Amino acid sequence: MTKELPKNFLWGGATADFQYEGGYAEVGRGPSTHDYETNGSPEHPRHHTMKMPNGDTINLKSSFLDAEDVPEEAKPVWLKDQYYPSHQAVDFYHHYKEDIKLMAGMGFSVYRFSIAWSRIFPNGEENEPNKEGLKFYDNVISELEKYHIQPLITICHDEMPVHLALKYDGWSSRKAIELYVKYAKALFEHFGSRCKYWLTFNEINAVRGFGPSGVHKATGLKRYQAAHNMFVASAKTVKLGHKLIPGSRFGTMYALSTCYPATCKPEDVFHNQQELRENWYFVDTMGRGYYPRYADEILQHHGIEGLSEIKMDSADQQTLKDGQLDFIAFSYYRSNISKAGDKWFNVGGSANPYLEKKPWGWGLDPLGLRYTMNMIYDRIQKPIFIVENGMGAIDKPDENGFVEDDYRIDYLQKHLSAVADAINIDKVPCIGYTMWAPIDLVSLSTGEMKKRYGFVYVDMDDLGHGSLKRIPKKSYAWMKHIIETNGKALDD
Ligand code: BGP
Repeated sequence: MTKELPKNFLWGGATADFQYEGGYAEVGRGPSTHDYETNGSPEHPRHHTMKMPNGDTINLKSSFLDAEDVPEEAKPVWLKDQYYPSHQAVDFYHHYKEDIKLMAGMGFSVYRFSIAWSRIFPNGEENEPNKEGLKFYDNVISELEKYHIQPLITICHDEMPVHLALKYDGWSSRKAIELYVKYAKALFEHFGSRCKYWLTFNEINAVRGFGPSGVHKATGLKRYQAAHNMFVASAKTVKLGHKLIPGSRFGTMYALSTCYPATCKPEDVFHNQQELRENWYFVDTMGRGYYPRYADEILQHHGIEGLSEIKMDSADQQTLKDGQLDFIAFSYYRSNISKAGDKWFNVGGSANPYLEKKPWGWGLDPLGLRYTMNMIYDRIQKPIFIVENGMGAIDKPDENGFVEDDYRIDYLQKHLSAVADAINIDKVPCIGYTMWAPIDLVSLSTGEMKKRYGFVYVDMDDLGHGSLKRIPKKSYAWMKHIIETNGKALDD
């Protein structure tokens, strides 16, 4: 079966502001929760740096799925001897013209980026949006339009103005719903006529803790209360977006790198079904517009009585129904396994002995992507959008800065072939594919620079030193050819 994709299939790349954009204090941008997060590595987890009322500084592990609770009385601070990667990131803020030209050079038809909430509402509570902040994204969109690349905007990618985290405990408060909807409305009024595809949140099923959700406590009731408030905020935003932007399409993005049962022992298979529901809880509620029947079981697993313990307004049920998503967006990088008795991995698990291991321990599983695409569509029956997929690797540039990244080409060739099979053979409706991340940027989980994903090398090291020069890698020309042939060349 041919690997050529349907004519209107969107090809592109994805980035997140605090890993890519930099310019953290430009045009009145306010501080965001990730601005206080240090760099790290697999051996030395990232930290949030905080000061206690008695003057003591504390370092709290901020890592993605393993964040430590932040004491209510702690205040985030910048320490002179620490490096905070989000401040400069790889400086898209000053390189956007050059970077978008490079994306256009590959033939991108879509570019997924996130808007920094605190660039539009610096502390989250202002009455009017920051005009200069809007202007920056106007410039970005104008540049995209020049090359006929359409934007796919992530309204909120794992962060919030730090003021809202400190004052309201982030998403655990319903106040965040009101402020988020106000922010989204400002984006719709300003960019609505220029953007059709929107994502309300990034990897909402993995979001927890101070960095991604502004909530001081990372687990238990607070986490699921925050999730409920995000569901309601997303639904209100979808409804509003449909009203303000005719023809607009809304998704939320889920981390759906999958996990298989370790064996065919019924106990392992059942355990796996239960733990995967921890992710489906998020997809089902937002994709179908109501909480699934197994919701109480999930909550009980986290020490919560059930939905009855989550604070809801009487109108919330109707809101969820009215604000269902138009499509399901997801990230897929790898797969893992789990067995009965393991703790629930909502993203992750043990290594699969049948899979080749890639750097950072990720199991290479292209068929798992096809499996996941089918699984989502079978369940929700709404179009899907693959908005993150890619391989982090240590690239070794030659004396001219050129990287021969055959390993990345191999990864993408296999994954894109699996995408084509899901579309052409299994008939899964898929809007497009945005590779993470077309230009090298800072890793979310480790804060490193050496975990590179791009088609384009950026001359910068783990501590932010370097010329920031952009140099296309071997995979750049390869991807250009794949896009030119609309996937047909995947067979070559
Ligand atoms: C997802 C995030 C991205 C991105 C990606 C790769 O979880 O949505 O922001 O960073 O994973 O992960 P990492 O950067 O940790 O390698």
